[in-house]
Amino acid sequence: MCGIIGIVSQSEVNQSLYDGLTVLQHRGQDAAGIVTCDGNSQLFLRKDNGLVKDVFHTRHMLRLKGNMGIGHVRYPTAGCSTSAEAQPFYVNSPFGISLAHNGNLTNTKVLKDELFQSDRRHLNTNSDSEVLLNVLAHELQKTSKLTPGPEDIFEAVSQVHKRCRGAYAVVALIAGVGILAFRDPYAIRPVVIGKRTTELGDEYMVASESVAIDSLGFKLERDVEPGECIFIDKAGNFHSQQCAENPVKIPCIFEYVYFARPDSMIDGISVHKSRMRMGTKLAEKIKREFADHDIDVVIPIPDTSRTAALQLAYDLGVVYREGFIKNRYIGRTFIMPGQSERKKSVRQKLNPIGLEFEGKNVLLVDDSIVRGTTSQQIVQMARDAGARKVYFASAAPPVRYPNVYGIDMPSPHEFVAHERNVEQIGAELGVDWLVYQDLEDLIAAVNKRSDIERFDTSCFSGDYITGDIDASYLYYIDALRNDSSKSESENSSAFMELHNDD
Ligand code: PIN
Repeated sequence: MCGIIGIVSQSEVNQSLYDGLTVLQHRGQDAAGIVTCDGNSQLFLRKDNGLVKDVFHTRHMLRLKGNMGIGHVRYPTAGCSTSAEAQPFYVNSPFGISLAHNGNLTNTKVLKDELFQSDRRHLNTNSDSEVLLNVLAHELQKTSKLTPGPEDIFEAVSQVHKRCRGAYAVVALIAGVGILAFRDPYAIRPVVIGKRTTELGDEYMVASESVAIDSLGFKLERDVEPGECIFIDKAGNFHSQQCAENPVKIPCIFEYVYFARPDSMIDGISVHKSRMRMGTKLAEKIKREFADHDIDVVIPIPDTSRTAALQLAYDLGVVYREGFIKNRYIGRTFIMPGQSERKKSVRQKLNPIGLEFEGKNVLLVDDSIVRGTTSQQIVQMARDAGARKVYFASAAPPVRYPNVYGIDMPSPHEFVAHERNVEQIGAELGVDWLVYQDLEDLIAAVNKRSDIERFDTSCFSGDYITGDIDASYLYYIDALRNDSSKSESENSSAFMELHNDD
């Protein structure tokens, strides 16, 4: 998952972009980048691997001049891990375009061939965002104008929709022209629009989540619609047009389960409320299936599960207690000579409060169970802290299928639910019993007050909405995700753009 942001302002925009990216940091901690454009149509870029606070120093901020800009935080998706693959990307022709993307294209191979064979474009990384940028650039090149207008941009984006498959939430900056943003025709990944009026004129912002809009003092206007392209010119005028032939909103349900911040609104749905309803649905299931349960206390596994756990406890009529304390200041792991990299153990991140466990039957709640390795260690911690019985509830159904729309997940055979039923998973985690949210309950929890008819639930159901995912694609994406191919891609992209000031 990644976070994107774009602002057209009436004054210098660098600090706002930086602040917005820090608010979107939960969407990706791997790399960060900003591109700005000044009044002379000059572009300035700073991007690198690392957290927002570590990538941007005062000297970088001073160079990021201008009233409009875009930014990105990256979570590693299929095959991307080097700093050359940090975003935004840039092409000089036509006009000077920079682009940042959240999602994953599912026809990258075909597009790469087309770009090389017919469009005569060179790609220098393994990132599908570079592919997207070059498709957009090629389509924009078809206009004969020296400065593209909204109609040229909308035409180019219509062609992008025809050529690209998969999930893409995009923000792009055209030097001296403005900023555009669009979502794929299913609107799998989120983008919202915010507006602020100053004495100097209107200012617009687009971002992955409304929390960025709130915290910068913009007012949330609405979501970008599936297939719609919005364009804000450099003067701050807003333009929009539907650019897809059959748009239908099918957003990713995992945003509500885990990725998004609870204080965000996505596609008109409060993430916080949806998580509360997940708790209610889980409580109903526990009442049905374990009518005479002996749970003494409900304990969330911080952080995401808290909202669901609190509501679950309330609906069950059981005490809710914080039993695990998370270290907020986890430091780096230094690799000493002769040592290989060691992963920090869960024990270094979470510490139990013994008296909340001693002699009690505890229900641990998490947002989801993926590999199950963390859950296993946490269950053991609860037992070591003296719990009599340990039960476990997951606010999401079992994760059984790979995500091809931009969520970085391990190979399916690494999922604890792979070829196991619920009882077997429970045994693997070492719990007395385990309860998962049913998929229809998850959908109902998210969808209570909206008119969205379908969600992308592929990692739970194996139902891929774009209709182009077959066994060979799943095999391909699996190969990209294994570690050896990640290090190969690192070696092959040593190139770094000249405009990136170190
Ligand atoms: C963690 C959110 N959440 C916790 C992510 C663990 C799966 N894991 C998915 C559970 S936080 S495991 O709240 O954002 O800190 O199943 O792979 O062990």
